[in-house]
Amino acid sequence: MKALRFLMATLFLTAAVSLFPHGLFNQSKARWLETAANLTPPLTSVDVRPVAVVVPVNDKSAYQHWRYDSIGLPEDLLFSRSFKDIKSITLDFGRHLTGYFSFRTKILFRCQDAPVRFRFFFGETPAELNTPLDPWCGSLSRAWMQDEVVTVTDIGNVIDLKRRFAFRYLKIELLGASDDFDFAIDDLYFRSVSSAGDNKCSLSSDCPAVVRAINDVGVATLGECMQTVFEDGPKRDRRLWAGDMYLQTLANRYSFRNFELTRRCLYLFAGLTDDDGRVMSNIFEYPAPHPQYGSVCMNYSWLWNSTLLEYFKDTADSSTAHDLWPVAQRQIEMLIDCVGDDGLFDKNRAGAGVWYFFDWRDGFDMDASLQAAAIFAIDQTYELASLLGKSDALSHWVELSQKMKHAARQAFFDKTKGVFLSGADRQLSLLTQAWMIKAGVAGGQEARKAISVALDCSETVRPGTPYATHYLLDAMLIAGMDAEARGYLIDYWGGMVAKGADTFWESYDPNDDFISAYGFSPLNSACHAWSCTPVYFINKYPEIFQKSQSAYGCR
Ligand code: RAM
Repeated sequence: MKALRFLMATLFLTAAVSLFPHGLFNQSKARWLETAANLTPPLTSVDVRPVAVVVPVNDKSAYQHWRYDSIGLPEDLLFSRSFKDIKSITLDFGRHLTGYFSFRTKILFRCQDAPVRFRFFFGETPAELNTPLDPWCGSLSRAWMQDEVVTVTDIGNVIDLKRRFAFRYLKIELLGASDDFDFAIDDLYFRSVSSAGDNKCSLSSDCPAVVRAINDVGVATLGECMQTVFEDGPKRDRRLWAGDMYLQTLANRYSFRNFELTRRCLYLFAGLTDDDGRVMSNIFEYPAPHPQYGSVCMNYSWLWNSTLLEYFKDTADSSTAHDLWPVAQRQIEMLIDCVGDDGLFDKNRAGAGVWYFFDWRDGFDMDASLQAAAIFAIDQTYELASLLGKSDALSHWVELSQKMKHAARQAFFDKTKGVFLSGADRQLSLLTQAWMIKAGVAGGQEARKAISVALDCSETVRPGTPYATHYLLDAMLIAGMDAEARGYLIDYWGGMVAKGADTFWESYDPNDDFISAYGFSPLNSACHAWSCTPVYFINKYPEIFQKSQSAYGCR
């Protein structure tokens, strides 16, 4: 009896861990990883020196209450002066940079008789460098903050810091030095790295300045996040996320057109699928490529399929698409396993630990969006199958998608109000309308009404990130709300530019400068890939975004 129970438990455990004990794609994974490794792009680098010495100003009207004012040039105020007199200085490098820092010191008086101790603090925004960090209250590691203590034992050498930084402003403080000698920092520079290359797309000559500025900031954001993978943010999380990659792919089409990087990222995810063939939510490259173990974000896995579709549309590279097709198909098979007889996606069927992501907005109810995202995934993957000549055997996907659309209307559409409501509390949110429109559950006049009603209602849950806002914009454009989309893009992303962004932020709420998913805004990434998609909209729809205001006739 005991032995039987043990056997049952073992069988159950094995089944719970994986349907495929030997790993579904084990025959291909090593080759896929090798393909990814061979696609590792070279990084181009450029050495950048600071453009100004700045001082912080606590200003309630500035973004997160801090701004910097320039007081002079580093040549005059830093390189030629005793650092023991300076004690603390902040430098502005003029734009957001990602890479490696070096500095050189020199003796000014007598000889070094003790080490010198510095604190270098790199920040993407003025507030990040001027908000006390300790006692630490963020919900992610304190170690994300880019402050380093450096001890110099041999003055006169160039010192290279090993850590990669992402920043615009650098604060240097003297923590300890001997009374017996004096020294200066007589040079410093930052080797900025990226795999992006040149922006290959340009805007029309009469494009309004505000739209051009938004596009420039979007391109800078994407370029900084293009390293040896599409990173989500070069400060944090510094890794490849499937959901971010999808949006980066869209913006890359209208800027750097570096499709080999997309191909590398697709192969990395394929080579690191789990034993059941699931695309993991995110991947680290070092010391060797590996996923964040156990982290399956199912709707991010579906966006890997959409990325493969977009990649194929961009390149017509059918050999890659055929090679990776089984992974795409597997994501949909697992999705279908979670759809009930009622045509509704049931997240409880996905297995313990599986999670979903749409936005960081507190209290957002995702039930309706999940149903819509599942429909969108099936349709997108079917489109890929059709392009690859593989759709004949998949007509049941089309039927299921229809059934799920019908179920979505039954479960979530409020005919009286003309909007989709989500969850037990019938929550009204803009993102729910967006996903229903993206999935084709609503279209035309009905779609326009759903968004308009949600926009006009003060109770509506609004997007808390540019990631979620992307899907709202996308839906507005699908629904033909061109003027509203243009206005929203200019207000939202233009709002960040007006507040001083030179790269777009991970979280942004026009009414709450301190919004953070991590309980502490300095932890936010101020250069975040998922925020770069105005590049996609502005270039894809030039007639909506690039015409002058009077020519367009709105705003
Ligand atoms: C955060 C990052 C990343 C995102 C995930 C879901 O950790 O901002 O970009 O994709 O959340």
